[in-house]
Amino acid sequence: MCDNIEDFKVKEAPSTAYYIPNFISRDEEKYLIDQVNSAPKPKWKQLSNRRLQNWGGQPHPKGMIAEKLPKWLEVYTRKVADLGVFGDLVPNHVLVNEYQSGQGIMPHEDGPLFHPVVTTISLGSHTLLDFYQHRRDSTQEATAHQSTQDGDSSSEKPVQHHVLSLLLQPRSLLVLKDDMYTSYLHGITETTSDLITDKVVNIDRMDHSIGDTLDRSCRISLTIRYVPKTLKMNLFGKR
Ligand SMILES: O=C(O)CCC(=O)C(=O)O
Repeated sequence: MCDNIEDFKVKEAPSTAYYIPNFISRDEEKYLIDQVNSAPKPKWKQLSNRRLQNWGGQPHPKGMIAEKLPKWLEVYTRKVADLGVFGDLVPNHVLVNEYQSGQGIMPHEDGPLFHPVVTTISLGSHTLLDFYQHRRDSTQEATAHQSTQDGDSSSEKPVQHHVLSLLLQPRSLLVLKDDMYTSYLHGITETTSDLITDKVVNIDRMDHSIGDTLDRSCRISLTIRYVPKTLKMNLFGKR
């Protein structure tokens, strides 16, 4: 369905964002939601504004003890890898976020534990992903979040300058790299509906126009990344 990723480049965004609508089918979307929902209860981590599942291991500055991804996720890490956006790498880490309507994630950067490409499959509902310019004073520099493994950025001060937003529809894939990965913070406002404004720069091929309001429902996102630094455990549990 995606012969040339360049056809999906968001031209109105800084370098580089690709937005691929209908990257997966409705059946695949349902299958993935069912898989997420049938994960064992302890797999969920409840945060104040969303809950999440971590697959592939816990990223750590000393190295992630890599765990094999389940088949249902591996299929999609390979499907994303086939686009070539990770070069020869195959993503080895997936963060599943679940947002009820009204929930979101504070502006944050994904940081140095990951290869600087992030890909996201959206399931169940649209959302608006907002991008903010880095505006750090010295205190913010000191507390800037060094990419916690679950992307929880509660220690980071809110950043004020909203530059643009991307509308992420269910079943779409978003790819962010280059400046869009390194020079901007991204976040999702805690709201139950989204107004499409001229800051939403990827609506040209969609059925929406400026002034539309979209009500959110429960959204699940699969954030698919590559963690370069991994550690292998031996049979005795030693690194
Ligand atoms: O749910 C999303 O699309 C964003 C998730 C995110 O920013 C993260 O996991 O770091």
